[in-house]
Amino acid sequence: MAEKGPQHGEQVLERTKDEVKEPPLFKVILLNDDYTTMDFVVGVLEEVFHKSPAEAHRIMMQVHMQGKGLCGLYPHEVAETKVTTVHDRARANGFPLRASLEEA
Ligand code: TYC
Repeated sequence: MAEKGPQHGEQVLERTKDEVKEPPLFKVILLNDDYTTMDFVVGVLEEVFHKSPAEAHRIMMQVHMQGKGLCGLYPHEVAETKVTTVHDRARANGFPLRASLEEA
């Protein structure tokens, strides 16, 4: 049977865009330090954040020169996992590299 549409006098409940929106996004920020090698940072940006070699190099240099740089925007849980992955990889390789979350 065909569904009848809203009849006269019935309330039409429309979802506003907000109710079906994607989750809020968080920035993953990479921080500079004096000990992590440039090659390691480029590798992290390629492998953890899926950046091209050129983009990974650009972000690494921005962090190196300006102290921090944006790696990407992700839902909270994904962003937290990226930060943990960066820290785990860094520690496993003896580097102090740090990443952090910022509300977008
Ligand atoms: N400053 C580091 C060096 O001179 C390189 C570096 C870049 C470290 C980016 C961390 O997030 C970073 N070896």
